[in-house]
Amino acid sequence: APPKNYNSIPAFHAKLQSARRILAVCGAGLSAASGLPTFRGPGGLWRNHQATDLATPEAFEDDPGLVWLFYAYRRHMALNVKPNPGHHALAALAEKVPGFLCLSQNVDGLHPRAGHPPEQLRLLHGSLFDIKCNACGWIQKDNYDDPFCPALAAAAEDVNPGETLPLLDPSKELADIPRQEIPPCPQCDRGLQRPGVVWFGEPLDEDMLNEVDSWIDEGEVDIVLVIGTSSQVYPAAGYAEQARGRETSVVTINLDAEDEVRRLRSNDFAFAGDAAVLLPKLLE
Ligand code: BJW
Ligand code: ZN
Repeated sequence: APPKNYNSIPAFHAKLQSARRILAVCGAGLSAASGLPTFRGPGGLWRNHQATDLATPEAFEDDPGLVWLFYAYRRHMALNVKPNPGHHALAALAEKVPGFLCLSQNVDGLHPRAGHPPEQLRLLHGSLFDIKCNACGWIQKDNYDDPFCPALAAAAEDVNPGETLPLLDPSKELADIPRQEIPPCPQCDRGLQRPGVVWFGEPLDEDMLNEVDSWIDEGEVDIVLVIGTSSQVYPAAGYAEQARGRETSVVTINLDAEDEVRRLRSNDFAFAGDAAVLLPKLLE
């Protein structure tokens, strides 16, 4: 049977009152209410390409122009939406609880734009607004150019209401973007500029992972919030169990949270719904 009160907001508030160390693990569902599509839901298909197939070093080797169109479009979308009340509630929790650390898989820039203090935020999968070289260690932070380069202008075009964005409509031909039109690395003579995100099979930043491990080991984590993620991608998906101590409450906040109910342990909670609606109520 599920734990008693597993979806009671007052019972969660009682736990939150005395919590000193809180970890959050966020995913694309947190930004859904801002208008950004998730990976594995509807909207995870981009011009007949599965978003997760484009998020690989092999896809970039094969057709950097196509992968860049996808990311230039994502940058444009992210720049044209706003952080939602869920991002703001997490930023406010960080201001209130010094022992709160937020791990986000999201690359959309919405946590920083909500004012989340950087010391209490780790972007596990990088950022759409970092640019790096695919061959050497060159990296540029805070590049908001939209379009990223002239060849990608189509990815920054807006449409009239009712029309489909050409980039989203597979029946509309997209020009091939030749490799030579992707900006080369300014530091080495071999590489191309690429988005500063972490693709499948690529290592996450080692220093960041070490910091997260030490933070978890510093003491019992009272609450782990698992927000808007399908928890299919590692290492992110492993942190809830890694941080679980004797009294820890793992709290799932997800549209599909009811599916978790039979897996809950005695102190756990699960709240089904939109993270942008639930987080302000849970964290108030
Ligand atoms: C809502 C909602 C609303 C909707 N409100 N909720 C252990 C076991 C098996 C495999 C591995 C393992 N360890 C590593 C691996 C391999 C691999 C992996 O995990 N594979 C699995 C798929 C099996 N991991 C890696 O390759 C990682 N690297 C690595 O481990 O390196 C090791 C290494 C060491 C040394 C040398 C070499 C390697 C890297 C993973 C990188 C993932 N990258 C991406 C792309 C980032 C860039 C980009 O954005 O394009 O990250 S893939 C994609 O998935 C993206 C996301 O951050 C990530 C997670 O997705 P997320 O956020 O969970 O989204 P969805 O769509 O899946 O879920 C949304 C959820 O929200 C759903 O549940 C909805 O219900 C919910 N929702 N609306 C609340 N309004
Ligand atoms: Zn380089």
